Amino acid sequence: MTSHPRGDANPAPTPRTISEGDWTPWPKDFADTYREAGYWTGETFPDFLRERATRFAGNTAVVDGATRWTYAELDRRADSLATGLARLGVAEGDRVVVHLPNTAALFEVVFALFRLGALPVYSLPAHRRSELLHLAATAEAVALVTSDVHAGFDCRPMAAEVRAQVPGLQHVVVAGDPGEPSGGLTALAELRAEPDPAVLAAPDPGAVAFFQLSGGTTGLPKLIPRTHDDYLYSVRASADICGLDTDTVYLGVLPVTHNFPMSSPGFLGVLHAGGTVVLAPDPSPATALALVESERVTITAVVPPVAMLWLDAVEHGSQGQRDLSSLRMLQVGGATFPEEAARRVTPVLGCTLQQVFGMAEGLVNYTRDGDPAEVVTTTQGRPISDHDEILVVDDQDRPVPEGEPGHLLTRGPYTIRGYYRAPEHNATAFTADGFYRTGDIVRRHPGGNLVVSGRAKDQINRGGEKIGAEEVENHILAHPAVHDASVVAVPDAYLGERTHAYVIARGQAPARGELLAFLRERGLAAYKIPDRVSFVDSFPATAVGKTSKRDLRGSTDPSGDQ
Ligand code: OOB
Repeated sequence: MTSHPRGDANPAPTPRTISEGDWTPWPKDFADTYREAGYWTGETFPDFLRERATRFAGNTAVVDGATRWTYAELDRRADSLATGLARLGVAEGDRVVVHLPNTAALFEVVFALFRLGALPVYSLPAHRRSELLHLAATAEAVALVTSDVHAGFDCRPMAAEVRAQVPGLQHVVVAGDPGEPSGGLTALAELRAEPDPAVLAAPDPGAVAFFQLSGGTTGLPKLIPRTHDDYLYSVRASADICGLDTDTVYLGVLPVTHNFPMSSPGFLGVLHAGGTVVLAPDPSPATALALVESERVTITAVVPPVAMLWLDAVEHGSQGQRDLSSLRMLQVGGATFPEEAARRVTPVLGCTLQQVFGMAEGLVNYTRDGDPAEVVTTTQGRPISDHDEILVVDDQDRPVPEGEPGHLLTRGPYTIRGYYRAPEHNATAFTADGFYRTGDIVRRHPGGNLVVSGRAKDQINRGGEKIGAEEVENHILAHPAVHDASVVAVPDAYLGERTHAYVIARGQAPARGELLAFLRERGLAAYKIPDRVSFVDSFPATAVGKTSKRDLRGSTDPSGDQ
């Protein structure tokens, strides 16, 4: 094992368990109701895979290129890696940042962590130093699991830097080549050991099982604590709604550490049902449509820009004649899917469309098989559960008349009651009686489905990738020649929205290229780097003197194009 001797370099004592004050459990009467309704069954993530591995032992669970693992094999690998991670020092209650692309190794790692009772902290493959530092520090992670080189980027020096800067972060585990032994990174392959049942944990189903990342509105993105009980309920119910079974072949196109391809119904829904998850290394039509044909994919989930790319590729025959006849359903979600594109899905791809409007905080809405075509193409579906409570309210939290647009508030059996260690933010992000303020503006369609018509939160939805405006503004403000910055969304035909940064310089403005290079050097994920930058003398103000983002969005500055 090449575990790095940390000595005194990284000494912070890490609390092993999440304590009650760190997150907000559901009040007892709600928890009782969800249990009595049969939603919270007491199933936990380690049991989940064990039980499916017994029932579907010989079925193919995961396909990643030439790698094909059965359920039994995945189960055995999880035990084996859990043993190696335990010997490395990862213990029950520890947090581990998972920074892995769509590979079989991701499955092995995640289920090994669950087996140990350790908590994955899911990052996205596009995340860089800035995001990983924030995640690791906030979660007080003891380890980071990453890949060697992904999409042309060498993750190892970045991971080593994160380890050096986060107290308590002891280990970097690399799926692939860990580099020179002097770097002190641990190869995942070296951790695989003869399974030792003594390392296996039996977590409380009501406890936090892992963390998702919020899209971010104020400051830095928040950690979202999800429990075994709440999350697995959403997984089972989603698999049911989407009609998954042992014949299901799901193509993982989006990064599967995101909530949509993880649990709506995502790879967990497929494993619940005994089907097969095929992993796509990228969402391009050339890669993905070839996999649909060769693996006889039945269902997949994409964001609107990917759906539009596929529609164009198939319509124009740019990928040759692919046999897509196995494809039963295309799920589209994460951002607004333009109606014209929605209408093309069935005629062009020959499958059903399902719109999915969800959030990592919980609530997920689906259009259903059997909804009229008009409803599927013009609404974003209805909630999973009869116990999902939906309120559509005005600025004073008063219900708006039926069918009118308003703020969406929600509460239910799989929607969190608070972010991790964020009491101040929780005080405004949730109502006193526990409703989550989604920041989305919706209206109810006459049939009962929801239509997303806007957004009240200070976020940019760039083709499904969420960007907290304040996070980017703070990075821009760190530049010595910047006096003030305001980041807003501008409409875009392909991505739906792009980012536009308005900047007031301190004296001589920096060159745009220099400012963007500065942001990249700060280790910001590429999708958060502004698409446009404009230097201005002042910002339009609201009546109370705050920057008016509404007016900034309305202003056009062709010279700002980058
Ligand atoms: C999904 O989750 P997040 O956490 O990345 O983003 C949630 C936000 C929503 O609050 C909404 O603003 C937007 O993304 N959104 C949509 C949408 N689906 C999500 N806006 C319009 N139309 C849609 N269909 O994005 C997510 C999580 C689970 C399933 C699906 C998406």
